[in-house]
Amino acid sequence: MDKIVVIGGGGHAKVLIELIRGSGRYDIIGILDSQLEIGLSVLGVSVLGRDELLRDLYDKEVKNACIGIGSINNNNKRKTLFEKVKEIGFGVPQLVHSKSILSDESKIADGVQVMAGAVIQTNTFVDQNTIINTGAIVDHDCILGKHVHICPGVVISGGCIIGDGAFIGAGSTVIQGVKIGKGTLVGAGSLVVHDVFNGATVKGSPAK
Ligand code: JB2
Repeated sequence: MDKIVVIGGGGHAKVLIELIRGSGRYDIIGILDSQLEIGLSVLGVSVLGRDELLRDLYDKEVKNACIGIGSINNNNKRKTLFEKVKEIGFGVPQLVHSKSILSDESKIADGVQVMAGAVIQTNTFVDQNTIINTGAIVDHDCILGKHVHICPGVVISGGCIIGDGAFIGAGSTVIQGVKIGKGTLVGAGSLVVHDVFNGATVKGSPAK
C-alpha cells in the first residue's frame, strides 16, 4: 500500500482516517499537527510532529498527503497547506467514501474529499481540494471551484457554479442555476435563491 501522511489531527482528520482505512488503498504513517502533543494517538494514528517534517517524510518515501483540516468560516488554511504539499511534490489523492454516490459522468480533481452519504450527480465537476462533506448533495451540471467546503447536509441544486474557496454552511440549500462567487460564506441553514458576489457573507432564508 502507498504511504500517506495526514495533516491535522482534529475532527476532520478523524473522519478522513476512517475513510482512508476503509478504502484499503493507503497506509497512514502518521499525523502532523501544529499543536497536538507529539506521540498522541488519534484513532490509533500517532502525531509525528509539525509541518516542518514534510520534506523529510517526502524524502523517506511518503509520497501522498491528505489535508486533514476542515475549515471554520474560510478555507485559506486548506488552500495554503494544499499548495505547500504540492510544491514539495506530494500527491494529494482523491478520497471518496465507499458509501457515497459519484455519477460516472461527473469528474473530481485531485485532493477532493467526498464523505459518507454524499451524492455528486451527472455532468458535475469538482475542482482541487474541495470537500463534499457528510450527506451533502451536489446535483447535475454544477461546477465547483478549488478549496470549496460543502458542509454536511447541504443541497446544491442543478446547474450551480460555486467559486474557489466558498464555504457553504451545514444544511444550506442553493436553488438551481445560482452562481456563488469566490471566497463567499453562506451561513448554516440558509436558502440561497440569488447569485452571491465574490467575498460576500450571506445567511438566512432567503439568504441576504
Ligand atoms: O497549519 C497547520 C494547522 N493549523 C491547525 N498544520 C497542521 N499540521 N495542523 C494544524 N492545525 C491543527 O488542526 C490544530 O492544531 C488542530 O489539532 C487541527 C484542527 O482540528 P479541529 O477539530 O479544531 O478542526 P477540524 O478542521 O479538524 O474540524 C472542523 O472542520 C470540520 C469540517 C470542525 O468544525 C469539524 O466539526 C468539521 N466537521
